[in-house]
Amino acid sequence: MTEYLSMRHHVVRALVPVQAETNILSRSLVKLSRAVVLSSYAVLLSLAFATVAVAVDKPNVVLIFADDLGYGDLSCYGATKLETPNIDRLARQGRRFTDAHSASAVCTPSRYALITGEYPHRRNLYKPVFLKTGLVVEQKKHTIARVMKDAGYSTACIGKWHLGFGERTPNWNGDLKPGPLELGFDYYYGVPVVNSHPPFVYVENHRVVGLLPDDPFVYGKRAATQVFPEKMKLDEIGGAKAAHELYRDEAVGTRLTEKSVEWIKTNKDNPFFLYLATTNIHHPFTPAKRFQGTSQCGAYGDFVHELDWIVGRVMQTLEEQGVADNTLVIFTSDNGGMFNVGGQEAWEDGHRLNGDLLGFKFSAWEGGHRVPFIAHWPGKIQAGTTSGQLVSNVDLLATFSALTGSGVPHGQAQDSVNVLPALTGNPAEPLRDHLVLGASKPSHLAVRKGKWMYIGAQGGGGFTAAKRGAHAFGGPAAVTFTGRENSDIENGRIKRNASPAQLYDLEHDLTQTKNVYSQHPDVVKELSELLRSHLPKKPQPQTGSKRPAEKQPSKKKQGKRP
Ligand SMILES: [Ca+2]
Repeated sequence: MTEYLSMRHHVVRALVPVQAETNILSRSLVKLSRAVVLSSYAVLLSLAFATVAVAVDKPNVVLIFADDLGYGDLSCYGATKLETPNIDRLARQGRRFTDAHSASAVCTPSRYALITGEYPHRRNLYKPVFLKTGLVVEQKKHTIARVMKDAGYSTACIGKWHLGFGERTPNWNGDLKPGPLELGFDYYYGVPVVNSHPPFVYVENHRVVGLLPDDPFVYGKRAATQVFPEKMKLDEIGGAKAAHELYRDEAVGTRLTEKSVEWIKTNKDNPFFLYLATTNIHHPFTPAKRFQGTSQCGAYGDFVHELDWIVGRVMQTLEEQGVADNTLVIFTSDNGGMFNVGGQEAWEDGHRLNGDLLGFKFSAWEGGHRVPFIAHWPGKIQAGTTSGQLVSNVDLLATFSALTGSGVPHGQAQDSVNVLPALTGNPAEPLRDHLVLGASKPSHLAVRKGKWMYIGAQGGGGFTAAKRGAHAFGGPAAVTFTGRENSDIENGRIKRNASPAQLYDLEHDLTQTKNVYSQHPDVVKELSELLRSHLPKKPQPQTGSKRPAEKQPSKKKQGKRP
């Protein structure tokens, strides 16, 4: 409650100049008509006050959710082979968090946590979803969009969705619902699954953009789309030639930005909530031509440069529309950087995707889920500050609820903690007791409490391809390849005598060089029991894809319409 009160304090302070304006208004009113009776004057005054008070009371919220952006991928987090001046400015004018985490190291479960304020393991969600998966968020859930709708906001989701469409499976030729609109967003435009998997089209609200009745989608037909090595399952669904032609990979960043700018301009007079989920910097790396060759770490860095431009355009728009001062902007990522081919090339150019952290996307090691997190709100968030508070994207629902005064029904968003005090103030105590973190395997569910990080199995639990050049290079082999030290790993393998699980002291060993599992049995007992207490009592059916996420396509019979 204290944090909410301190928030109110800010609101009251913000009202001071408004009251001055109100006084001017009151004088004008008296001049205009001295015959106005006192009671009418009081009504007018209170109406004027109330109108302005509402505007100040409800800051706009823009949440920019980057894809696969690692802890070391921005210059304000230490990158030297690329430059991110626009995102750096956000940090310079706002607050940069150093201990922020995506609730999962995997795209879909991370987004599930963001949208529902609930850990994805509660729904047994560990993998990304693809072409044929229905909406993984139950429609009865209270969502981050509903929090804002209930507070009177206009809401939009623009960008990568990646949470499925439809009751059981999407009807690509028909209405794609339920989807974002059934979860509280007024508007949706974007890439329905992910830029590496079909369908390679845009969706607007319930329909595929450019879909023609005589040119439907057909399962098992090769998609007429641009070919990049990281674009997979091109044979899974084709047809819809006109819709596919509208989707040019190098134009996606620009298109999503234009749509965001347009939507902000249209909605600037209401309180608004924009959830902008970029495809940058998920593979394939397809920056617009003007960004190609601009970084010192190849296409990977160029794609980060485009992301920085996107952030700059959004900020410029907020300023031009006169709403920047009344907008909370949060910039973060859905998981850590991936050591895919482009990531490996960037690494060889001297770029460190996840800074000094161990591991990559999909992994329970810090590189999988410790992500950049910047909060910007002029006059409310102290400029140029950093915070070491443990926060997560699962917390944004409760945080926005506190920000707007919008309630959350009992039993909903149970894992979301209001971290607004860490944005606008400097709480001395941790806001979170602990944080559960997911990797791509259930065995590697992990828990962070204070300085301790406990991972329930050996290794990172993410990608494990063993060779340089493999798309899914990762795990112990990548640790050795990158010259990193970890006491459980020798010559690219887990040692035979390694402990069955892992415990790290992140205060003294942020880079996770030493597994201290056997030295602290009491801590292991406490944290493993804590983790167990979070698991569902009954086994849950696995949600989403059961296939390995990044396998190459298998041939299917042609000709079946979805
Ligand atoms: Ca991702």
